[in-house]
Amino acid sequence: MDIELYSYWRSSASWRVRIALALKGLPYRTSPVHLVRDGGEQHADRYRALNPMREVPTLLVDGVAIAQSAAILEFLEERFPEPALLPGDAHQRAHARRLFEIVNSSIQPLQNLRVLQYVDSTFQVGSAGRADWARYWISLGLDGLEPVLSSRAGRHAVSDTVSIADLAIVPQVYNARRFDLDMARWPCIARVDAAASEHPAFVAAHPDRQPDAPEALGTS
Ligand SMILES: N[C@@H](CCC(=O)N[C@@H](CS)C(=O)NCC(=O)O)C(=O)O
Repeated sequence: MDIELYSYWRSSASWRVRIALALKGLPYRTSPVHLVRDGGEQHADRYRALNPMREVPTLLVDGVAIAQSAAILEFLEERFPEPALLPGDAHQRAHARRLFEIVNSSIQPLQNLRVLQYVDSTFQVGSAGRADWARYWISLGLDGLEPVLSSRAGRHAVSDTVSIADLAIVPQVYNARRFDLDMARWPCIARVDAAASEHPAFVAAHPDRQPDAPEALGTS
């Protein structure tokens, strides 16, 4: 099976998929899509043909494109069930999906690059205004996530086993810190992030380890 991941080193949705690929031990090639350079390579015709939403990630499996990180993770789970990213119990599975969706649907879209660019260009708020916007929505989301997470967290987001919830939370915490939020306000999220971040699959998937990371390119 040939697997190619269209990814950007700092994209949180791409990072979720990279973690899953690493956890399941699946070799893949990275095709970097620079989201900023030249107005954003995600808008180029070639990439739009692959993913009309003009977002990363897109996973090509034997040449067939799958997009949306949730759909990609479900595909990987079905084709490569071990290790499982979803708990065996239906209630726990629903809980893992709930945590994932809080990040995927209620936090990340509001701080996505295109939203920040639109807010800035429409309301001329500048980089400080963009950061304020991101901090506001991330904080609101993490305020909601914290009690839901702490109700059932173990070492990881759902009990003691890594699940899709951890795949969403770790990149989101990275983004919170990028916008200078102090994670002390969300102790359970911070603890779960720290635990998962030690896992070799999370380490391998970290933005700084990606071939298109500025350090890797020698351009930082
Ligand atoms: N729901 C999508 C979100 C994808 C997404 O928002 N990707 C961001 C990077 S994390 C992106 O490509 N942004 C490009 C832009 O805003 O122009 C998923 O889970 O795959």
